[in-house]
Amino acid sequence: METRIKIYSYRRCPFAMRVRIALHEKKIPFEVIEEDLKNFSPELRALHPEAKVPLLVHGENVIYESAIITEYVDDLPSIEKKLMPASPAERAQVRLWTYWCNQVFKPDLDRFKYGTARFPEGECQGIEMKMIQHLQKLDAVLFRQGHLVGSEFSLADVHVFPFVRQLSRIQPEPEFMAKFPAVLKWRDSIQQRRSVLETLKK
Ligand SMILES: N[C@@H](CCC(=O)N[C@@H](CS)C(=O)NCC(=O)O)C(=O)O
Repeated sequence: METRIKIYSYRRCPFAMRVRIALHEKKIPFEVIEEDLKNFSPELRALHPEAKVPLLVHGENVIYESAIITEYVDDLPSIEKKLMPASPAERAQVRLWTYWCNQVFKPDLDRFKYGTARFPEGECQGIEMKMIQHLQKLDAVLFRQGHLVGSEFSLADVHVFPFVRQLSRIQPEPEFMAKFPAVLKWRDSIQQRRSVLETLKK
């Protein structure tokens, strides 16, 4: 009997969204254990050295870090298309987008979103301009090729999309978003994918 995948997740966590999108893209059945961010279950605490979501359990394999989980999922046998491109150059591009999203975009997004309520004033100075520069970078690539790597949907899109979505859901929506039509088009088309509709379903 096939071992069923279990993921410890939190509906609104963008990292956990990456994993659910990848699983839906690959049409791999999975069970979701919905965690409470303020009170993680003892099982999750025992399995994850840093006590975070997402975490995937597949038989004896316990895997954490969203971008490592999505690669694991993509490597599982499936008749669905690979989310990681085949060429070494494009694979590296996917990982560079992931690195940029985790190390640059997400920290700036947090500073833009929460401002001095959570961060020292010095770290928040010029943050709107930084977000605009990040969107310029995304828009230039998306205008040229429609997706972040090559002309096909890939793990780069899976990894970056939940964070761009988070930015555009800040209320009121940042006015500068409207200046980046290629980003909006990309966001809207990803939002219509079956995998994403399933992931965001309440
Ligand atoms: N680098 C991790 C980040 C995961 C992460 O930060 N998850 C948040 C929820 S969105 C979390 O579990 N936070 C709980 C905590 O840090 O105590 C990944 O990519 O999976």
